[in-house]
Amino acid sequence: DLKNISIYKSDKGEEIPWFPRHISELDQCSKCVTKYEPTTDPRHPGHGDATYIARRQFLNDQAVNFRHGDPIPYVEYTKEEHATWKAVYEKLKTLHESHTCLSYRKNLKMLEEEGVLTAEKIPQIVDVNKYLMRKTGFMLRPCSGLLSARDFLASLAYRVFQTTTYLRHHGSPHHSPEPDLVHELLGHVPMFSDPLIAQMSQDIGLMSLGATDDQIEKLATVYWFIIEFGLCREDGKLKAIGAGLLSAYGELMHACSDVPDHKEFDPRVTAVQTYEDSDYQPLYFVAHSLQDALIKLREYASSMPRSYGVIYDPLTQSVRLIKKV
Ligand code: HBI
Ligand code: FE
Repeated sequence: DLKNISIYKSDKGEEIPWFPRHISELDQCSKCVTKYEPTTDPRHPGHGDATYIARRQFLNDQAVNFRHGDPIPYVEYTKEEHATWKAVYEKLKTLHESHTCLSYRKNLKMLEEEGVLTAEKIPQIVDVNKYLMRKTGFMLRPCSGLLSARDFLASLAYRVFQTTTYLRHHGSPHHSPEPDLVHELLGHVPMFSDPLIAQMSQDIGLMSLGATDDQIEKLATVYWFIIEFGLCREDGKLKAIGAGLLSAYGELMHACSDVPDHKEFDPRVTAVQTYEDSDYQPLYFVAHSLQDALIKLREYASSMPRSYGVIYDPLTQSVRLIKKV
């Protein structure tokens, strides 16, 4: 029973942390880290709001019980939630032309034209999945909060994006200390529709399978600086590619201004850069293009020491190991 095996041993006797070999085993990869909880952390905008806390708990319980293959639960969002969504959507929209990369604008336009993403209502994950499946095969599955980096990255190996289903607090519509629906759907989804970002995310995920804690930390840091807070340059201007920026009005303006430092994206440097998770970043990495970022990321990933290689088979949605002699 795979559930009870926490460690694999390689031929040389090294211990390899357990990792999922089939997409269904992502059911075992939903451990949350407690950080910025509204129940305990006064910095959370929902702190002390019993109604908000109960709502978040209800949605998180639903997500925790989800198993691979289950139909995605339909969520009846409230009038107030739709209104918060609309307020954030419309405010972010004012920065789209000037502050976001071409791929984001193109993909968001297609999502809007198909009625998947609109300011009017919070979309259902089922509808988002139908769209993503056609574009890159990425699939959202509900999760109940901020996951451990190891579990979160393992799901990316299978082109699965673990997604929170609760919304930020209405009292703080333009900032959230944790991932929420706006971040996942308005930040990540248009970018996961891009084949280059989909590949980058999966590559980071595949490298994370069975990785050491130190390697996970490096991969999570690269993910952070490119998929969450990455910038690129288009026509000489800084444009956001990262979902953390694409879903945060204030930081999006800050990132593209000349206030913070900007360094060229180089995964070897990026992987060991410390970062800020409770305030705006003082430093951002800038890629020449999405293609260039993907090439550099693949070079970096193939340089990470590992005693085995992994093969992902999309037809069976499983991973096989190949051993180096
Ligand atoms: N968990 N639910 C969720 N959503 C994320 O975007 C997320 C996460 N856990 C970790 C994480 N992102 C990254 O910042 C890296 O640690 C991999
Ligand atoms: Fe994110």
